[in-house]
Amino acid sequence: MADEKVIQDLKDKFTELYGEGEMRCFFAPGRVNLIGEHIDYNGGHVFPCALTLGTYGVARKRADKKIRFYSTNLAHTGVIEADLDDLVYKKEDDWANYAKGVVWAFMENGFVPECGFDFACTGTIPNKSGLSSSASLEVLTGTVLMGLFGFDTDQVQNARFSQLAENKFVGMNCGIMDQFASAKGQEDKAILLDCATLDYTYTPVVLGDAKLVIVNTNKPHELTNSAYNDRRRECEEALELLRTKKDIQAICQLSPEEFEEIKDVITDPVVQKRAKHAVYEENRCVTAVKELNAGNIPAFGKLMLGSHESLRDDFEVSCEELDVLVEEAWKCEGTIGARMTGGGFGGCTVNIVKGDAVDSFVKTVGERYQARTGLVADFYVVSIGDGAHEVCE
Ligand code: GAF
Repeated sequence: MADEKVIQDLKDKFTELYGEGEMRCFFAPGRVNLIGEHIDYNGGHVFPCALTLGTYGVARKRADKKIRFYSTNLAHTGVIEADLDDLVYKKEDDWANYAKGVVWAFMENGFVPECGFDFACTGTIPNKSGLSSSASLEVLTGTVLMGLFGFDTDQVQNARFSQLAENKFVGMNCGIMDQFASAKGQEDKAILLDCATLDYTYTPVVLGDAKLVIVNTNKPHELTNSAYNDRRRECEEALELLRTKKDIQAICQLSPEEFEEIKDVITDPVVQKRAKHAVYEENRCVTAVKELNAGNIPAFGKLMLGSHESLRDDFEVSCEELDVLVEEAWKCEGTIGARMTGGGFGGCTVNIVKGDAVDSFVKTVGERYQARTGLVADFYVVSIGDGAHEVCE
């Protein structure tokens, strides 16, 4: 259900900034990944879903080649201006580089807007939570472009262009999971996405009386920091070595058994651990989806724990705050699943909690987390929503 007040406020702001006239409104969601972490760029399967939280954008074509960007969440940056004929990364353009990058990526692929446009957006995703506010801004921008200019393309391409923008324009070497989930999500379903082929299927997330609870560490973090790009490099190094033993295109093509047989070709123990995570996480993700389809939620939850441990010990992208949240979650009666989600180094955990235990989960985990880390966590009982779309009147 569209958040009517948020949209009305945004439209009012748009009019205040750019004047009266026709305007169109679009939405692109954030995402939470249920399992299959750090394997989108290793040719694996991921299992994210779109949230009902996300970014709304209002836009209108202009008569010239200017693009004007404004965000109510980052109002201190004011209106940021760009020109269709000169789309380059500028540090001072801050968050607007993500949106500019998508316009650039569409143009690189032959989708050239005939004129500029005015754009204002507002996000309901908690800032820096690791729930993909930047991917939602990218996918939103692509959706605006498709809506305003009627480009003959689709949301899968939008996800690709959005990833391209982030990789080549912003300089963050992310995989495609976040953009794909934002572009192609479906209400009450998670997407099993094969990142090697972009084949995908939807799986209803039927949790019985249990709820999906996201917990924000509120630890300040930057995904663009070098650690993410380092992990990608280590995985590339591992793949190169594994390929001397087996004809594969991606690490996730190896079964755990095949990996165990040839793993010693990777002599650096750190690099070997990275590859081990990818191989076993792929296996966990595919198994978890089967369990969910069979209605075996506790088995799904157990695999979430395995995922967390592997991200903590082998991939080393967790942090004390995430570990504390997961540890305390598992101590609560009523917890069926708990793990870190997303890129890591901060951000959120995703939990499956029995409906009648949610209140005590929030209280107990919140108190213990604060006592152990000094930080206050935020809790969101979330719903799974649709992917990017125009918001009709
Ligand atoms: C971040 C990236 F953007 C995704 O592509 C993915 O790699 C994720 O981290 C880890 O699974 O969100």
